[in-house]
Amino acid sequence: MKADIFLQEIKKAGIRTIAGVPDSTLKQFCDAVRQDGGNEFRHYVTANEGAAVGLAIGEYLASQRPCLVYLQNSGIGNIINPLASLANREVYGIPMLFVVGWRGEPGIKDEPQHVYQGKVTCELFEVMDVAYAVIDRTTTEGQLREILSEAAKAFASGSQYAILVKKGTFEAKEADGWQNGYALVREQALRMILETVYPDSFLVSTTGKISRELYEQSGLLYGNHERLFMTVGGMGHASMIAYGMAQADKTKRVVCVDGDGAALMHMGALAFIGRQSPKNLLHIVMNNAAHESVGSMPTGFSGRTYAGIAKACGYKHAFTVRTEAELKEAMEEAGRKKELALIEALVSLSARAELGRPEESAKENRLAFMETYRN
Ligand SMILES: Cc1ncc(C[n+]2csc(CCOP(=O)(O)OP(=O)(O)O)c2C)c(N)n1
Repeated sequence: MKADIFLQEIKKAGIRTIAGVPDSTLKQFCDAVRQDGGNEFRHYVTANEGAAVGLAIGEYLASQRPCLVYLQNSGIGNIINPLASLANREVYGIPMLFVVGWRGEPGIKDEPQHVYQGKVTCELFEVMDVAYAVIDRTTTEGQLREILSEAAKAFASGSQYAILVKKGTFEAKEADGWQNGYALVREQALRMILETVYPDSFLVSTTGKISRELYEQSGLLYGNHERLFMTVGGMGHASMIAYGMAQADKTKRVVCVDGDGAALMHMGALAFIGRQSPKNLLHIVMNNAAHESVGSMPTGFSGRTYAGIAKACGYKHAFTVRTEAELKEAMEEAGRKKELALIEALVSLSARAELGRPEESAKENRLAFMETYRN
């Protein structure tokens, strides 16, 4: 199905506001919404999926129009709270349409973080009292219209409706090649970070390609990955995992390598960590102003920087760097100071198409990491 056709049908169904967090399964849909540029739809990339539900509730209160909330199924956890305790028809009964990228669909090979989530996706909507339909590349315009008329019935009774989108549903389309204007190549910056800290620190890396690049580079540089814990799911929680480790053993240095989208998703972690101020934690944010791993949609904080936020939250030192030389200097200074620091690297939107994926299972990597940590 063409994403533009999908949008036309959504518009006919009365939707004018679209909010969510991007997903690779929905890439063409997300690109089409972004390219609309506010013409037909108001569009917001929210900090997390729960925030999009909040926005949808507000939109409905003000305009009586249901909103479209899009997400990867990994984000279902984030919508459950406002959905169950606010939007549900036993509470306020606020209609909205979910468009959900279905990763880890049973029977289709996918990454470990998607397997269980994919298996329980339908059940989660059932238990949340949200009726749903599944679409794939064979779904016709007519079928979509029928689905949307089912959704309209759900809306009329104060319920929500979900469209689960299988991989390959939307026709591929040439992307417009949006760039953020930053020059530092993320993979090179990550290599330098590894060269500086890998031998004597433990790294906790964020969801998406940052982890895959660190995995690959640590293999090339050191022949192992045993000092790297990859937060393959649980987007936005890498810094709290790193904090959990840092507070458990203050003699070991922990380096969190975060993404800007992930840091934004649960930004409260910055406030908490800043307040605690662990001396043995270094927080690095690779800021490319976008959700690069899932199609490069700009984040809801695109173009803004994290260093000032970190300082305001109580981080002792915060640096924004744009070049390898500046990164090197900031890494060395953070190493010398031995206090909580955040380094924000402004990096370009670049990732190699042939980037590898972890060869071991998630559990094997966790066990190797813990073994190295203990010794
Ligand atoms: C809760 C949740 N929502 C959405 C996703 C899908 N997802 C995986 S990586 C990613 C983008 C991460 O962006 P950022 O942290 O800026 O890192 P980048 O991809 O730009 O390196 C998204 C949205 C997810 N894994 N979990």
